[in-house]
Amino acid sequence: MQGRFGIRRIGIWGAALVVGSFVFAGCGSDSGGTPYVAPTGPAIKTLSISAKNFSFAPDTLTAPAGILQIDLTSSAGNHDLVIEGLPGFQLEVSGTDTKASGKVSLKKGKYTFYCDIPGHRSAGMEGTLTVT
Ligand SMILES: [Cu+2]
Repeated sequence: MQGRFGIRRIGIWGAALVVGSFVFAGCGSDSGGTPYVAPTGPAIKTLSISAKNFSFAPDTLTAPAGILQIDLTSSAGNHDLVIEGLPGFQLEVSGTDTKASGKVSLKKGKYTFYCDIPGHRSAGMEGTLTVT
């Protein structure tokens, strides 16, 4: 991580940009433009996903279209789970709070889910949910 800021002049501005984008992203998912509204009603299927450093298990899932519950557990480390195309949805697990659940309503399609903690996705925390 430290090696990235080897050139000082760029490093300061780079760090400011990185911090800025995190703040911006935080606003977007927590309070800003697209607050996530969970579907009401019973889930037709529960998907259990386990997170660790640095993978999800399973990382390939299938489910029928409709309301799905996702149970995320952590066996090591702090992680979250977000789904591409589902702004605002996020499940977070940490060392002290190792289970998180949430409901989503998904149409047919192929969805990519990942951990959006910096560095985790590129380290392997990504998976695919196929809704049929
Ligand atoms: Cu992670």
